Amino acid sequence: MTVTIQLAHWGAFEAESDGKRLTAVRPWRGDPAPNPILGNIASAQHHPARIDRPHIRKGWLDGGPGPAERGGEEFVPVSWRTALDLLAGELRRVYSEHGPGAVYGGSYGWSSAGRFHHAQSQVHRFLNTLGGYVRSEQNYSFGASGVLVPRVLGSIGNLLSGTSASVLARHTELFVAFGGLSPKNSAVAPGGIGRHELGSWLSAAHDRGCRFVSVSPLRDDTFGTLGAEWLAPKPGSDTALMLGIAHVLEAEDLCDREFLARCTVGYERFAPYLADKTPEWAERITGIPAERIRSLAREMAASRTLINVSWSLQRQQYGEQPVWMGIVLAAMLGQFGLPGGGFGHGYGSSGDVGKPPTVASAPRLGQGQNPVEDSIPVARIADMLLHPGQRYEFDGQHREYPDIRLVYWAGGNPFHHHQDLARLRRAFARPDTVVVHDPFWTASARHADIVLPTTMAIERDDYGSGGNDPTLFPMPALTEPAGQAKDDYTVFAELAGRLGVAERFTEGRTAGEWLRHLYQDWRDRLATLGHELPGFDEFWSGDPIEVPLYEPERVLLADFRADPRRNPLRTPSGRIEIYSETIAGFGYPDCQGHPMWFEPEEWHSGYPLHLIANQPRTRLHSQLDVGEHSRSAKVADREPVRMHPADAEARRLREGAPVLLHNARGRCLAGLVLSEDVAPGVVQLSTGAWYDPDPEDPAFCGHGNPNVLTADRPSSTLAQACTGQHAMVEISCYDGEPPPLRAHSAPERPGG
Ligand SMILES: Nc1nc2c(c(=O)[nH]1)N[C@H]1C(S)=C(S)[C@@H](COP(=O)(O)OP(=O)(O)OC[C@H]3O[C@@H](n4cnc5c(=O)[nH]c(N)nc54)[C@H](O)[C@@H]3O)O[C@H]1N2
Ligand SMILES: Nc1nc2c(c(=O)[nH]1)N[C@H]1C(S)=C(S)[C@@H](COP(=O)(O)OP(=O)(O)OC[C@H]3O[C@@H](n4cnc5c(=O)[nH]c(N)nc54)[C@H](O)[C@@H]3O)O[C@H]1N2
Ligand SMILES: [Mo]
Repeated sequence: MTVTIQLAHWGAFEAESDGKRLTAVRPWRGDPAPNPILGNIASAQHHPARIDRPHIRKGWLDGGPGPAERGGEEFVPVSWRTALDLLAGELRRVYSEHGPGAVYGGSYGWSSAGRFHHAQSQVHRFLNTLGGYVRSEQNYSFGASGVLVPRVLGSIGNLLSGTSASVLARHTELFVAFGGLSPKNSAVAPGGIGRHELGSWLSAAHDRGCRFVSVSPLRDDTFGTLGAEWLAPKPGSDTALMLGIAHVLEAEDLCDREFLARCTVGYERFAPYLADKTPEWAERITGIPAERIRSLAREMAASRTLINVSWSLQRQQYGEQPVWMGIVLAAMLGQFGLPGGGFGHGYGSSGDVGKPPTVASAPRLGQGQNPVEDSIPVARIADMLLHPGQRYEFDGQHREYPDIRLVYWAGGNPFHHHQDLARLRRAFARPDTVVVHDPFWTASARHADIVLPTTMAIERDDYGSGGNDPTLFPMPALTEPAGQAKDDYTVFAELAGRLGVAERFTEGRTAGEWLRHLYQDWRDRLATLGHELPGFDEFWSGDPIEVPLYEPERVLLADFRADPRRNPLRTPSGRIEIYSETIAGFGYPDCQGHPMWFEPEEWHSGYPLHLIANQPRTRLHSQLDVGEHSRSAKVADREPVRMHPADAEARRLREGAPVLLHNARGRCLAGLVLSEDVAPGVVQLSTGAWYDPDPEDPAFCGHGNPNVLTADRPSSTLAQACTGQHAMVEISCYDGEPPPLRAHSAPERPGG
């Protein structure tokens, strides 16, 4: 029996193990507010949905590579030797016949915590040793901001670490949270989170007298301890609400003209646009009373105010606008660079926002050089596969989609993360070969040809730390691998051996040797900066170590505010761009020279209810949906959908029963939960229930994956980002016998 500490994206834990399985999991004792998602790990490890050995789709095994209807066929279990021989042969064929520009290795996804075995780094390094691959750019999380913010505020990295939460705790008087301040989301951070502290910093602000206004369709999106006022505008209308506030600031001369003149450009070109954006205009669009808009504007001008925009607001069509408009509002208030004031992006979206930066992020494996220049904005995956050669615009560039023959995915689940899954299924029928590495039979594994079983993080040695997180955790394996699972590194090393590039991929090191090498390298680098950290052996056998902070309390843009000439932003003007000549110059209809109100196309789809497809409370994305904690929230074996009791009554829907969500793109079942925390006219079905398509109808999911309902529609021509947060739907009773849940078991094998 051993007790060891491990790290997951949702927090650190201590586990006991008998060598094969975890016998007890407890939160790490250093964490003041652990995340209950920890309850998914042990129960998922040996679940039947685990992939026990390599598999090959029967049609591919019999007929070889080529376009095919993927997603319904049997898989044949094969030995590792057979799988890797066939895969090496196919990689050789595609690289020699079509070149690296025919391989899509974007492979978006979170995989597991643990820096060395980070699947993205592994697959990219491997494909680079073969000659490269078509990349993906930006992310699903904040793809619209990722393109917009550098153009109007400079570096997005600075914005995302933001003003330290401890500074907000002492200085903020009014915290206006567009998109709420979600306890569930801030309890997760990419790469992991040692101590969950945001809630306590915000509570400290509240106890000091800071007022919170939560602008969200869901009341319980904000920490209950903050006593927040709840405003629920029509989803997707935040830009109109902000314009109404801005109108009041301008009309009542509550703007900081000195700040606007000194630190921004283009206000004079934007201000005329505000003339008719009265609070009454905003009320007609948002449903928020004009009087409240007016009084809120006055309160914002009279207080040290932080405007926070959650990432969800930009995961929508025209998602650039609320972010840009939030920045403009904060500029009009003139509080950028003041402690506790200004603008924040994602407090409450991810646990790393508001953490002071450390001197260095955790050691990482180099990915090598990718000679292929082609890339796509990450959420254009289906467009790329469906329309090779088609032209498109992105961030001022004229581009063309490449012709992809082989798709290689390790550490992500596109049949979780992408929109309009029936369309994605058509796209996945196009390539010659699809390869997926995953520990589980996810929907993406089921749409692959070659499926290779990967270890979970608890089954291999690693170390880990989240971005900005000051704690670096040794992560020694807790158990042996389940079934025949191998870690991604070993698989790629074995493939590299078959392809004659072993030395280039491994540099002669085993995984264990890499851990030691990368750690020591990192430690030496920190020593030159004057920070002494323990040697590898001491680190490996001891408690997590603290990484020194670069700036323990940070105020976003304080230097810029103090002297914008000497500390310019990385924008063309060096200042905050209320009007961007660059963006205006692209001539896009859907993102112009300054923030504007655009009505979402989806509002005209003819369906009455606003679906909020937000992040799940009981898991990370689709990860470990088979685990106990995730399953404990299911209703009638389906993902829970929440709606207001009045909306349910009008439709004669019964709590606890399976209901059918539908629109013109698709249909799914979900289990009904009634709640007054959901605004009328809104329904909430989180992402992450494993896609369980009807064998005859890929647009029907029997389990509750909202991505059969969402549109594969870009945020705008500028950023081409994911808009999965919203869709318009109707909900009806489901009278039939619900189909059995198939997604949580292994697919069929020949002979049963
Ligand atoms: N409708 C809608 N859709 C959305 C969103 C939304 O708001 N609404 N949000 C989007 C956002 S922000 C994101 S970030 C995406 C998330 O999308 P993804 O990041 O693709 O989702 P995950 O479920 O985290 O997928 C990670 C996969 O990696 C596997 N994995 C774990 N460890 C390893 C490993 O060591 N090796 C390998 N090979 N695999 C491993 C897991 O089993 C899992 O299948 O979803 C997006 N989709
Ligand atoms: N537990 C858990 N935490 C997570 C994740 C997870 O899967 N599980 N995923 C992580 C990832 S990858 C990311 S990118 C972040 C995402 O962080 P966010 O994008 O902030 O998270 P979401 O849960 O999608 O949305 C947050 C809330 O925004 C509100 N909202 C939605 N639409 C609107 C709107 O039009 N107007 C207003 N005012 N509010 C709106 C909804 O009430 C929703 O619950 O979360 C991270 N944290
Ligand atoms: Mo994300």
